[in-house]
Amino acid sequence: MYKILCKDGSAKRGRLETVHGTIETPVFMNVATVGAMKGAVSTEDLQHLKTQVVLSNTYHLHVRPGDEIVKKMGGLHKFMTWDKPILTDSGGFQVFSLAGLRKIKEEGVYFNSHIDGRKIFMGPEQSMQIQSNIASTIAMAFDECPPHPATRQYMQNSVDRTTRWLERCKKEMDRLNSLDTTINKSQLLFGINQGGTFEDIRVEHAKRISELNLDGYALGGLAVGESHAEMYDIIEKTVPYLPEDKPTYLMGVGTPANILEAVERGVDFFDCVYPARNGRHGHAYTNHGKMNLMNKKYELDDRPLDETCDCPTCRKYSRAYIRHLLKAKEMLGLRLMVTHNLYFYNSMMEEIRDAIEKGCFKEYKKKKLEQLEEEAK
Ligand code: PRF
Ligand code: ZN
Repeated sequence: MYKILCKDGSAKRGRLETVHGTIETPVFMNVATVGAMKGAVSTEDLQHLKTQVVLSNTYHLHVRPGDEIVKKMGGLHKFMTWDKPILTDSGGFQVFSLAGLRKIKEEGVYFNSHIDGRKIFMGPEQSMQIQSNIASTIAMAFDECPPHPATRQYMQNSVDRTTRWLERCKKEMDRLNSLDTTINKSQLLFGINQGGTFEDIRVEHAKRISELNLDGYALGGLAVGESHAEMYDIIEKTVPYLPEDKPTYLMGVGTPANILEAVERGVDFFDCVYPARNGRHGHAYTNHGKMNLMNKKYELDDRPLDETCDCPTCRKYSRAYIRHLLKAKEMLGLRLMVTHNLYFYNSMMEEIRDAIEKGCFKEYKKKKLEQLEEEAK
């Protein structure tokens, strides 16, 4: 199912075949938390943005509209009209970052909905059932993303529980995939490695979950407050203990520079809200540095956001016009910005794949990092 096409150092150029089509890796997944992209970007738009995979959330879709409704509507692919791969995050992370008062027990997590405050319980079985109802291509295991910093004792207990939860996830997923009523009986399961910045806990956990023969492995619990240097170090120390013949996913990361560093250390999958969030705040990524469109110097600038970009925004619209839209708080301004930023990220991944194939990833990375640090004019 997953094949490494070639390697350049530790960087992998791979391909994951799924029931919803092929994913060329390294890949950046475009975040559609509630089954919609932020910035009023439609699935029709995504067809023109080199998007391969969208990422949605178990927790959000369970709270609203409810995964039973998504199932009755034929699954999330049909519901949102997107026929390419969808990855769903398990809810673990969102419960910890969004929900109100919560209690972690061996059986799962009790928490209050961030929408209406009602009491909800989610454990490994519930998370798998919800993801099966949503019928995503790839389901994530239900984990705890421990806070940073955490004590060694807290981390060890949490990671041990996450391992037991993973075993329960796998069992439940196997059961669900064998039911006649299941929409996607080929749903894949990725396990999640945790352990914060404790290298030995990370490595031990990586070894343990590698034995479960899952479809892919994620690094969770990173980009939660540790330094970039610590994050890169943990990736470098842990990835060698995850199966090389399975895809590796760095959850919730990150800046273009973070992605380049992680690809160099063997990571294949990424997701992050930055391109959408920064776009909505008037920040555009370009091949000549990051640009703040609110700046007065763009008031009469008739150039596209990035003169080297051929995204739908840059083909038609000027900086001055987009600046005006953002100032006037027009939805179209957000849409044009998010469109460009997603295209920038997805194009960078395409460049990364090309560079690995040509055996010049190191040179590409150096050049790209220089471009990213330029002062936008
Ligand atoms: N676990 C899950 N989702 C996540 C994370 C995690 O640790 C992170 C951490 N960066 C982002 N999304 N399930
Ligand atoms: Zn553009």
